[in-house]
Amino acid sequence: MPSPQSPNHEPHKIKTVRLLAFPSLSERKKHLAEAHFNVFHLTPSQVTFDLCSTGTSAMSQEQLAGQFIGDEAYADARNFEALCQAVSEVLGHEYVCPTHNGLGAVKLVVATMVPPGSKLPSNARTRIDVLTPRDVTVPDCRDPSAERFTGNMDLGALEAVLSKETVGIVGLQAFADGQHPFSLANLQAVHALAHRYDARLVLDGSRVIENAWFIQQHEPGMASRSIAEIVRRIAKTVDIFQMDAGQDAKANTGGFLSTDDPDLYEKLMNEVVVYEGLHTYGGMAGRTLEVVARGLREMCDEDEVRWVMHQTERFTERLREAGVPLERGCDGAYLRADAFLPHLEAHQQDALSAALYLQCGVRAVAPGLVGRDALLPVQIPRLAMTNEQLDQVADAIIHLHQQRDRVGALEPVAEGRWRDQMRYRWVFPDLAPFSFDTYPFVIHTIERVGLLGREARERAIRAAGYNTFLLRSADVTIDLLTDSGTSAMSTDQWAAYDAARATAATSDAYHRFVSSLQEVLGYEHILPTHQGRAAEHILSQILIRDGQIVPGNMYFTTTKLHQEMAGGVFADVIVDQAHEPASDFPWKGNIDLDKLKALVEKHGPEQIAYISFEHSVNMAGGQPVSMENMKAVYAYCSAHKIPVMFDATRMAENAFMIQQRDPRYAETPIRDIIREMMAYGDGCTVSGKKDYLINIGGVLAFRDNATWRAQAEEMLRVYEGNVTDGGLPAADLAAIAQGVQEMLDDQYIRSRVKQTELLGTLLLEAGVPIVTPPGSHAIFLDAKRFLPHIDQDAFPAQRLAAEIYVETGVRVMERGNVSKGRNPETGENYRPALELVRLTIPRRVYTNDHMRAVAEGIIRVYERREQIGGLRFVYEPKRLRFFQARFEPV
Ligand code: P71
Repeated sequence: MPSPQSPNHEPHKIKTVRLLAFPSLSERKKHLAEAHFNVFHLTPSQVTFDLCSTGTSAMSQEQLAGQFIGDEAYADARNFEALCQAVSEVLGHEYVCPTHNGLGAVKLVVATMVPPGSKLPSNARTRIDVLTPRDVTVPDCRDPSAERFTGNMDLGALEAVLSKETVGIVGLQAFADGQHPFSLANLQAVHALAHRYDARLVLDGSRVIENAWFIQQHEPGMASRSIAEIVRRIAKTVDIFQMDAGQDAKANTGGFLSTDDPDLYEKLMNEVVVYEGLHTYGGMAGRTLEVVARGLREMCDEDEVRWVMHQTERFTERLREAGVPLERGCDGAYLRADAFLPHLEAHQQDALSAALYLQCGVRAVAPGLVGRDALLPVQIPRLAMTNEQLDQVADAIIHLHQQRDRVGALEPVAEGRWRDQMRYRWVFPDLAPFSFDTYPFVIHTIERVGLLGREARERAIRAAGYNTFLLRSADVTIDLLTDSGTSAMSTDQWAAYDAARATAATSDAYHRFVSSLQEVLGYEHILPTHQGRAAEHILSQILIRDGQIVPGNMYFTTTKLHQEMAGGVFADVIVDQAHEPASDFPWKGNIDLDKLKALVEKHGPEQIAYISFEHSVNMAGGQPVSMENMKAVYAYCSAHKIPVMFDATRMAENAFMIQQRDPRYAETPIRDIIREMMAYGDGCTVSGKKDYLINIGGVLAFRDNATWRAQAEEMLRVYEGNVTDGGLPAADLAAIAQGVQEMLDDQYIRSRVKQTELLGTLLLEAGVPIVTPPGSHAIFLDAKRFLPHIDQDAFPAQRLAAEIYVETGVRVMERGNVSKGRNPETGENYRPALELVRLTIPRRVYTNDHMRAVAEGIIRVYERREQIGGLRFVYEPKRLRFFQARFEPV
């Protein structure tokens, strides 16, 4: 099991995601046959999880930004200077020779330092394939008796080679072959020995981080050293440090050699122009130099290293416990294909990888030469996958192991020395397929988060006057303030964003925006707005006459404000259960038709402006409306000529609840459920910052009323922007058009709502009082039951929000007495029925491990709830006081 100090969640959040393909069994058969049963020839769009670790890591957002700071000058670009500086800071080397990747580096070393026909003693085997053709033999000098540091050299064996043979360099690999780490002591001894025989020590440090981590964990005296220190000591011990930047530097390509020796550098510099490029770019684009430089600077981050290694250990351990034959790898599990498929005589690795892909769409590739070993590396791309996904990949492998007898032999139809040359025939084995139930994306970039200690958090909340709105984002670890505008965009959305042509008139993106939404909503008139409240403003101005009633299923702050500004009077017609935090009614967002009818009968239908009908009612706890209720309300209102206007901000989440809770819709796709929902209305406003998976934008739509459209367009011109942009750039319109399509993915919306449910369930199981049933976008803590000893005028929800931050670094939002404000007539606080704390889950940003950490922290607060006191104001603004108010403990 992972050691007790294993991190319990990622030390970062997700910034952008890359959507995954989920080919069906029949598609997998087709792809596999077309690839001649050699998974090397599959492409990522045919694969669900692609388990190789080179060039596939998730970058930091700063690294990605570096991609756009390519100087691209031929000679001595600023990007090269950035790389030299990073190498100097991280490795302590003065000279840098860039190369196009790791192979480029091998080429330069061999050409300059390894005489033809010489020996290259090494602790690694995997480079033999490219060294042999260069007339270099590689004696294996690994110490067979080493227990932990299995990558250590046998000094006796090394000396035997050095004393008898021509040796230009000793070539070590950090975490040799992905499995064998060396100790610092051994590295130093090898260096001394090599120099005694006038040979140089070259280290392939592509996986130096993993090796440094292993040294920190296991080498005597190294536990208190930082990864950065150990990396530097490793680099300073060797003559040349060689790097494939697709590994620890988390670039998609690139490499370099670095040294402190001016004579060695001069040789490399003169050779690099022959095969790679100039000595200042070495065959890399300027942008790649920049990405590598930034990756190098970041790779020693202690929290990140621990997380990556924790994932590897956890994955390997899960497989090992289930009896899957494997070798430990520094980046995953290296399956022993011969022991996995003992009934096959040949090509076990290829049969295993074909069977794995056939069964579940996972690809693992055995690289290099045919017959080198019998290992199939299942490598984890750094930072790109969640533990939940990795657990499921492990389960898929275990599942395959249980039915391994069914996997028959591959029959070669074309052979070669290299694995990519192999072509096979195969009788598809009858394997029970394995399907994934998880977020349908991998992580593309990450954003580092604040990781303050408890005392620093105590200082931060005091400085913020116990108001979570006033905390700095940089001081927050997990930010559950809102799900509004906080989504991670996909690479497809970014591609659309980048490709959109800006204009001061009508853009192509606008047309895509309109047709995308017409299709999803089934409405003819689609108008862009800069966000939700802008659409609410326009709708209210068009449809409300002074003094008219606007019935709605609970209010939302901005919605109600605009209705009132247009002269309307809001009337709450939501079912009573919505106001009871402990009620388990499944449709707490429903309109109570009797309340609505009473209102219409009292005032007359002409006095009703429209019905303001919100999906997944936010203030009620993210509670859904049933299809039956939408249908009934619409039937009644149509008969009385009262328009029904949805706030469809969280329409996909509402649709998912219908799919889950109404058996008639269990098999209906989300897309179709939404179309039916929208058919029971005449128009809608949308804050696109939620379900539409974008950071900014809104929509106003009408089913068929051209008069409303014309009136709305008039308002758009005056308040928002052009009628064809609503104040949004073409780029954001394009991102919306794409985001709406992604929102409709059944697997996405399922994993999204399940994540919220997971948080709710963990809290409920520990007895923490929350609003039930769990909503779709948020979990609401019931502060009245959580802190019953605090009077509402001492703001229990506000204090609870502050305590949660202090305990865990999680930021949440008060929704109670502070938010509701004071009654202007009496001057008293409103003391609303609901005194809540909202934990709102951004979309595609946090993992289930984050959710578990949130729950654990809140449970700890709950356990010490009796020691928590109330607050009083030290500063109280007149309007919307919750944003700026400051407090102190009473
Ligand atoms: C949320 C928000 C954002 C917010 C707004 C006001 C105060 C605090 C936080 C915004 C919504 C919403 C619904 C159902 C319209 C809007 C306004 N929610 N309808 O929950 O939830 O949209 O922000 O795009 O203008 O944190 P807008």
